[in-house]
Amino acid sequence: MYDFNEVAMTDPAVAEAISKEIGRQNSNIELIASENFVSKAVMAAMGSPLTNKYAEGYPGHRYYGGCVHVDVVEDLARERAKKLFGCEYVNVQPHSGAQANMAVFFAILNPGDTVMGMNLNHGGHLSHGSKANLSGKYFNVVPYGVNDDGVIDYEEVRRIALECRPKLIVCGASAYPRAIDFKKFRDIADEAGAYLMADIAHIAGLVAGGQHMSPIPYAHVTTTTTHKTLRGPRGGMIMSSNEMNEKFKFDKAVFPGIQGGPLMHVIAGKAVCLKEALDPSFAEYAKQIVANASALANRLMEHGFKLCSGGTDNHLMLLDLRGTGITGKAAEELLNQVNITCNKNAIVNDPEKPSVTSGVRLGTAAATTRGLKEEDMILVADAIAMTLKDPEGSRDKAAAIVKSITDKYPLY
Ligand code: DSN
Repeated sequence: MYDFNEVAMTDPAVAEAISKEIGRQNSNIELIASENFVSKAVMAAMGSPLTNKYAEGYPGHRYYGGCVHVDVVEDLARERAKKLFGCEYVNVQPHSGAQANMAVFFAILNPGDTVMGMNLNHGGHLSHGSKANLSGKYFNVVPYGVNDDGVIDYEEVRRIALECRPKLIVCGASAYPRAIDFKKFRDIADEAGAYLMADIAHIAGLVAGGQHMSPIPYAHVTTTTTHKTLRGPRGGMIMSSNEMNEKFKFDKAVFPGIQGGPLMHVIAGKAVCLKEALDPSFAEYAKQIVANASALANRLMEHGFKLCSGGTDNHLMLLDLRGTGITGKAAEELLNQVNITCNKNAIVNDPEKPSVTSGVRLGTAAATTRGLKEEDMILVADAIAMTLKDPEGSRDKAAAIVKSITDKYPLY
């Protein structure tokens, strides 16, 4: 019913771009830490006629007729998320992680309230209080970061919290390669009289698969995206206890607070992804993501590269390129030339501007979905190392390594 050829018949220009993008995904090794490859079932759910349905409100309480079937879908998504993460309340409507975070901010805080969030330059996220984001414009944000070893110094977080007495402490990151201790954050929040929000957008799949501590017993509220390590459609979720939800009414904060109609086709994709994540095979997948990241990190360090914090506990790592004569921007471009996709990323005390940077972020969620194992990650590290050390001399050799791997693990 939703054949790709339909696009080609109606709109050849868009079809051509999609076709080329499929080709790019097939021929590249994807190392962007926030990306993944969804199953065909998730993709089909997103491409279904559920996109046609308006369903403002929540199951059983909609502002439109004809919601009987989308109610089933949203209920399935909610129940599966509760089961997977062990939480009492979930909202599956946020269009993205940033929207989920915004809804929580508006539910718990008043404009001007003090919030602590991880510094964007230390691995935090825009929506955790960056001056460029609404979160940083409407609230009094006091940032915390990592120490000289590149790890969160919980004593320093505590010191800042006791000094500024925030109403909300946000933990969770976009570019932090180490495990986050949610219990320590909760202890600090309790001591400072703050609420704790955990944003597990990056590590949700690792939490679901038992490879990272869960925030659910500790955080007052948890937000996530569904499309990174969780391997679902692009979107967000909010999770909490019933008690917290009764107090702060997260449903109302999402709709009508910051969003209108939910994307029912995406919620269907979330339901399918959550079913997949409940399957025991997902825990194996999460374990392999971490094993692959560790193999990639170790081999890069054997090649003499410096990693922020000296390694990784999760799915990602940050290459510190200072002193190599190559910027993050140049590294991203060079790696792209040999069909390795990654993104430049600022590192702590980065001497370069954000559009250039001195770092590169690498993650293994997508490559692991594709089927790569530790021995493949070692070859990927070799290809990265030769490309960054001798771009001209080793381009063909690095591209050949990449091709051997993409041929070994066909994608689409
Ligand atoms: N842009 C996402 C990432 O790459 O981590 C976060 O929103």
